[in-house]
Amino acid sequence: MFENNVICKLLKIKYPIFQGGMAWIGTSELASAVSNAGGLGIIGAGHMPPDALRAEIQKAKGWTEQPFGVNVMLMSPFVKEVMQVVLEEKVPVVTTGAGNPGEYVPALKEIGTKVIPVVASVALAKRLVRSGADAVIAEGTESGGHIGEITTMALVPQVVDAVDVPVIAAGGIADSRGMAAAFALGAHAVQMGSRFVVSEECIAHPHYKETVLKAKDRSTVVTGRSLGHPVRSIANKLSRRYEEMEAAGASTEELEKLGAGSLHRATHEGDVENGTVMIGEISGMLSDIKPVKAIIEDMVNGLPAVFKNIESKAD
Ligand code: TUI
Repeated sequence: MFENNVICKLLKIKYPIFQGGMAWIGTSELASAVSNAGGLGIIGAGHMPPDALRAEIQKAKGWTEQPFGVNVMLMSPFVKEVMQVVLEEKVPVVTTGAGNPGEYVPALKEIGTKVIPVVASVALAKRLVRSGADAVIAEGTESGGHIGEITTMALVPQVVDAVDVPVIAAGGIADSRGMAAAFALGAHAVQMGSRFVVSEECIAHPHYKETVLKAKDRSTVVTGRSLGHPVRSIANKLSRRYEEMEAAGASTEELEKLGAGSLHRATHEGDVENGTVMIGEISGMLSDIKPVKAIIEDMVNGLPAVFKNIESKAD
């Protein structure tokens, strides 16, 4: 299986499954587990200072012989230094989020790093492919954290039609059905974040994982639209306070102050009421914590039954 998959060939991985690069919880533990299981593990640089990222990369190198990636969050105050670390450490794959990485593409390509930006629109996908992106991740608004406005269902086929590089589908995918649907839309691979949050290897606080397991289909909300960077997370005390202040016309500074440090409060201190539990809409379907290897094997082993089911309907 996947011998001819263009993403598996491009990145030298066994399965076309990426782990989304999540701030604070996309650590070297999770990334190396995903890479060792045959997927592409990705360290989420988030707001990490450059030295902390270098340490994470070096840990991952010690724990896996397989390719792995770093996700550079372009809104980070350390973005330039973080890109420098990625170059010095010759990380095989770089994904980016929350911005346009165009200016960094030439230097990364120069050393052979594969550059795979996350896009939430056709326009940015086209622009980045012109700049030299090796593939793009089309991420729908179902995703957790910082999001765009278009659904995965509508975005993926439009990006597939617009660019001549492989497309990885993200947003709302957590099992074999989602993976088959991504293939049906023309994607060559999938990226999952939420599913890997509830893995044994993810270091998120137990309260964070419990909150995700309890989530239903309508448990998430989007805040921050007025600031121009919408974020999806579990509705809680903090999100309600945020909504109240947003509706009352609070200033950018006031809203940013409310959000500052709130992700770490949830991921590391386990405060799931006053912190931000970023997670995608598919969390309503997640009901167990499993080892990364089992998550990936279940995805792959479940595909034939899904394909058979699809064919039976068109018979
Ligand atoms: O980046 C993400 N998801 C994230 S980053 C993050 S860290 C954070 N912490 C606190 C507040 C805000 C963020 C949490 N989740 N996903 C990739 C992604 N990129 N989704 C959407 C985009 C995107 C949106 C607009 C990419 C580019 C873009 O436009 C850029 C341009 O200049 O046109």
